[in-house]
Amino acid sequence: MIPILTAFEHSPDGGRGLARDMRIRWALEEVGQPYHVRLLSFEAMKQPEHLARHPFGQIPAYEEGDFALFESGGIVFHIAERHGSLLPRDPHARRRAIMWMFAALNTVEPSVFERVLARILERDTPWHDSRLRVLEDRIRDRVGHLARHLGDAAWLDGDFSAGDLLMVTVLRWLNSSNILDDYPTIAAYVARGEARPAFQRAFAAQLADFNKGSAPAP
Ligand code: GTB
Repeated sequence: MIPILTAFEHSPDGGRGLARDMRIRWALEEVGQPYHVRLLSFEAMKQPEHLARHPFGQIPAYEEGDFALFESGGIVFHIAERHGSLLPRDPHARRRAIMWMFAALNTVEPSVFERVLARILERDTPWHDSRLRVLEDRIRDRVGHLARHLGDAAWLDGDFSAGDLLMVTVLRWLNSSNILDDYPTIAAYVARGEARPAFQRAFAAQLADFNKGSAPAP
């Protein structure tokens, strides 16, 4: 069965592969699973048909026949479990990879995403600069600890895993800042993720969908 991924028709990221459907595309490409994409407008995302798939009216959503999931971390975990290749077989290594998935989404993503939101939604407010400073201090603290953990290793814990996949997608939200200039091993870690052929295929696919969604209606 070919799964269906629901993504933005007009992604606010301008085709830079920053919206969270990119995590699912990348995971599917890593495991070699073809997929279909349903592109939805913001309006359609809030309609009952999509709310039945995603209770918060967001993307990504994922379907395999009548089996449906939302939450990017949960979807990546499902793909990794189903196909095996994004999680180690060794039970302890497997749990550590799952732990890194949570670390990416629970420990690193919140401040990084708050910064994304502040840049978009609070740019013209009087508190923008001071808020950005607070958020960037928090991000630097997290990234500094991550750099200490990573050391000279290629990936967070042995081979590339779903934990790395999620962590790289979170850290890519910093590409438009200069924060990673101070953490060259983390910048190299992100670049290593982006250089993977599966990432490249996922990126090209989302860009093609972005261009399709941005094309004027015939
Ligand atoms: N916890 C959920 C998950 O991981 O799946 C969060 C889902 C979520 O926030 N989805 C966003 C959404 O649907 C799209 S990714 N928003 C519409 C809404 O809530 O109504 C958000 C996103 C877009 C662009 C960037 N960027 O440019 O950096 C980053 C993240």
